Amino acid sequence: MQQRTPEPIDAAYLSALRALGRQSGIDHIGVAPASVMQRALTALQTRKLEGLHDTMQFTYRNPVRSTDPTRAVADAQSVLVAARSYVLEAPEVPDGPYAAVARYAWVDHYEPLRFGLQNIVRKLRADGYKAVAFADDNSMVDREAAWLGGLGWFGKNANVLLPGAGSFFVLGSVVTTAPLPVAAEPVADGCGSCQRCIDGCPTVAIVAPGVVDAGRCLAWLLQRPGVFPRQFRIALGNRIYGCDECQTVCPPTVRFERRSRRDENDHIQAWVPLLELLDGDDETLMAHYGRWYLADRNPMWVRRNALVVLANVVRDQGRPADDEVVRVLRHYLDHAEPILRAHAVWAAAEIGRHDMLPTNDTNPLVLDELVAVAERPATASGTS
Ligand code: B12
Ligand code: SF4
Ligand code: SF4
Repeated sequence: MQQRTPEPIDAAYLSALRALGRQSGIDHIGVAPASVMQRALTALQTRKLEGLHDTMQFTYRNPVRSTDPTRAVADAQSVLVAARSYVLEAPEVPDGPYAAVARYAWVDHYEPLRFGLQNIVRKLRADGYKAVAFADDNSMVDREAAWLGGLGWFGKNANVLLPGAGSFFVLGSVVTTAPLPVAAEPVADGCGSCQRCIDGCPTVAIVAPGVVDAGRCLAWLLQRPGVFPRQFRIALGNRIYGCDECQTVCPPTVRFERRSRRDENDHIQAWVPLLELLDGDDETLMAHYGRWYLADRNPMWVRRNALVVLANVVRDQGRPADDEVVRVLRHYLDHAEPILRAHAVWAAAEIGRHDMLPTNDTNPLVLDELVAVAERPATASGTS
């Protein structure tokens, strides 16, 4: 690409970028220096050593790269950081066996965020600067950049909270050779003595202020391939993708939610019909849920999660005798995939239907589940 003599940078130039961002769906913009994000680098390395990343890759795959903006743009001068609100009006809770989707995934907010960032990239390039956009990309730690760029403070729930607006925002950035005016200092802590998120996490996954143990975090466990850890299945409740608990208990986020609400409410996917999902073939599942992060692009993990959630929802709604639920569970107790049979065993037992459990399944995963069921004490759901 031919570089022309760059436009000079002043406060008005940043204001023009902010206005462009607003026109293209970006609510807040800040600027961080393009230097190595040392604190994030140390955090990634130590948490990896301590095993807090569980089996996650993402920014942990190459911590040096994901904390150094100059890896993306050799002579980068600044990082424009951006936040887009994902607050939408909540649809009514449907009746029946439905699962909940976390708010950030009700619609695809990354696509419009990337669109806005690309508009800024185009403007910077047209003015003679190099620029590359990132949003939820393994090569950039979005939260640390947002914090350094003065967008918000790090909450004890590890999310970045924008003053007067809370944490229901997706984040992205543009690394550029433009020497944009960097934020004078980070936003002051707004948590104070509060620790509702730490106390409210259903799996005690926030092990220190701002530190999440991924191996206990429901948002990661729903994405991780393999057996869903037995000790967290009841805590999963009705969540099928993501977890909002540490944000819905957060006073500043809840208080300011209305203020940042978007009015684009089309095609919201906040609730998932579980029986329909469990009846769907691969193609249908990918059409409905393919924009979620699915390990190996394999819809089996959505079915696994749905079986656990179905048991939780059916148990809580007190409807274990429902013919449709029984039909679906029978189908999965006989499924070709042992991992799905194993989760169906747990689900059937959890709703008190021990009469449905297989007696001739010899797969080790299924046998392990049957042993666990036999050892489990009776629950309030009427298991006996
Ligand atoms: C891996 C990942 C996850 C993992 C692990 C999360 C985690 N906390 O590490 C899982 C799958 C669990 C996850 C879940 C969620 N995620 Co996520 N995730 C990411 C991803 C890809 C990388 C995050 C990362 O690098 N973590 C590494 C660790 C080292 O970073 P950290 O936890 O932020 O650690 C910092 C703090 O500890 C801070 N710090 C240091 N000392 C101290 C001291 C104190 C007192 C405090 C408070 C903080 C603090 O510095 C550290 C380094 O920056 C980013 C996208 C990206 N490319 O950056 C999205 C991202 C962080 N996720 C996001 C979202 C929306 C979520 C969920 C809300 C989704 C949901 N509803 O389920 C949950 C929230 C869970 C939580 N409480 O963090 C948003 C966050 C937006 C925001 N406003 O903060 C991001 C930025 C995606 C995006 N581009 O918008 N996520
Ligand atoms: S997302 Fe859910 S499980 Fe993860 S830390 Fe927050 S409340 Fe805990
Ligand atoms: S719940 Fe309280 S401690 Fe946790 S992030 Fe929100 S304000 Fe901070």
